[in-house]
Amino acid sequence: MSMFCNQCQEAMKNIGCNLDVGVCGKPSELSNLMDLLIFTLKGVSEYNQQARKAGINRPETDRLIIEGLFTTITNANFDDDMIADRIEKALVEREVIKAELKKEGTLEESFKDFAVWTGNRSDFKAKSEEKYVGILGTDNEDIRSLRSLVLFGLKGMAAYAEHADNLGHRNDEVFDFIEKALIATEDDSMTADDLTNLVMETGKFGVDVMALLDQANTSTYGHPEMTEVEIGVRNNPAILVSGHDLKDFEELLEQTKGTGVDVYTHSEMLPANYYPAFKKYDHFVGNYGNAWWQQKQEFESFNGPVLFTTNCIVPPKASYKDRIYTTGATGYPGFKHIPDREKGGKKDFSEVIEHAKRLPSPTQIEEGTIVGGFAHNQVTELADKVVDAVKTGAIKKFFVMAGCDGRMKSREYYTDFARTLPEDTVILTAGCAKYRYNKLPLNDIGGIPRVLDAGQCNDSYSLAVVAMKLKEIFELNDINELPIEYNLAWYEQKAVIVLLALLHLGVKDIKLGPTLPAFLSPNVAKVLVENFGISGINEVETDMETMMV
Ligand code: SF4
Ligand code: SF3
Repeated sequence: MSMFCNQCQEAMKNIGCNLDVGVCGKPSELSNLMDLLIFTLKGVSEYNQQARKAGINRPETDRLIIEGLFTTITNANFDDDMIADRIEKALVEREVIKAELKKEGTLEESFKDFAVWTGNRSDFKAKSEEKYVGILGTDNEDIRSLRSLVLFGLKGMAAYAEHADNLGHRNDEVFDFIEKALIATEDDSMTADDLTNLVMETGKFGVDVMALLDQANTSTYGHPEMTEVEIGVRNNPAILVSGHDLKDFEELLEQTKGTGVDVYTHSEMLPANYYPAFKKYDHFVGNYGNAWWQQKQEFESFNGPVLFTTNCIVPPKASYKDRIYTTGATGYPGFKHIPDREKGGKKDFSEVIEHAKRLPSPTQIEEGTIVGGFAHNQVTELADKVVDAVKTGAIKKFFVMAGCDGRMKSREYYTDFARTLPEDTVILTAGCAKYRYNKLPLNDIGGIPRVLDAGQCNDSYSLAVVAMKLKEIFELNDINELPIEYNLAWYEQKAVIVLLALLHLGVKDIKLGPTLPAFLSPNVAKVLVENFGISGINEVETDMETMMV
């Protein structure tokens, strides 16, 4: 077998990608290198834990671990050289920590020294083909499934921790947990019960990291507020920004000021429109296009440069390849990469801006506006209105339909579901899942829009905060007594941490689709069904019947 990867919803046959290229376009060589990178990070974690015990704090190691995990998320990075580079850096880091521990006389050697830096990168490729560093290295399918749940949750957690860190917000306990959990996924003494507990603990830290990112975003850029977002275009050259990183977005807005170049958001960057701090930029026009998987058509018609700050990248068409830029954890062979900021400095986007000036303005593909910005603070401000609407029966139920979008035809379910919902229901959304219904004419209930978009996938945290608040207002004992149903769509590993976070908060009876994760073994799936009532989706009518009771 040339590779094995089952981390996302599009895993081949809902089992796993095991040919030369994954469904997402990830070649086997790259997939194996990513497995080796993860394994190397486990070794780094082992020694960094020893360092912590010895009282040595290494923020650069924390950063290296989260960046490494983030870079292996689905559709984030397709560049072998960048992954090899990260393995190399991780091995160097590992040796630095070991040397320090040796000096202190506290070094305990570990079996995780498997990958050795010989000065020749092709060695990584050879090593990465020894399959035991990948998830199939675990024989027992339940243990493998639980280890995968933890690892994929950690990848999502690392992504959110990195965005928060970029804004100067860190939580050492999160870093410490990521390391411990990485090590635990290689620990053969961990039983299925131990690992199930670790899965739940991962959810707890998922809540913490999303709260941290919420704090980082809102304290830096203000609380998202109800906003009408322009979806048409202007007649100026422009840059399209995709992904989740608000710090990158801010720096680009600053650097494009007064240049005659406009800025638009794409896919998961749409919620940037809701932050007060970004509204002062006249050249920030609005959002262009839809979810990530439509990028081939939309990047073509955008005409100008596109900047990826995070996933999701789709292997590009030759026609626009030369105007795509990546930064941070993202990369793709042939795309130009904007280097990281130096400590205390800024990223330099001048090349992207100069490139935009030479290109035509975007071709209009839609017109009008969409409404969003309903993160917890805005909803709390509307609380009286919302509570009244519930009390009078104007709102009968809320449907949390957060998560990811994807290209599978089966995702039309979510559009149909939204369209079929009775008029006395409200959708609470976050993440790119919203593009399945955020342009439908669903109207409002007494001024409350029927689709309330909180923001990016991490802003699912906001939806949980809203649920907690409502529980308090209605004086309920259990969050599950609220008139809220959960019908989540998932695609990549950030959705895994969102799901685990909701489970930690005690949310029951979540529907998860369009398919249940391939990495859930029958026994692990059974545990999730029995303890949390998780289920897959059915026909819209059937689900509507069970959820509207
Ligand atoms: Fe397949 Fe998804 Fe892995 Fe890509 S990320 S190789 S599509 S399972
Ligand atoms: Fe979307 Fe990639 Fe998951 Fe952040 S942008 S939700 S899929």
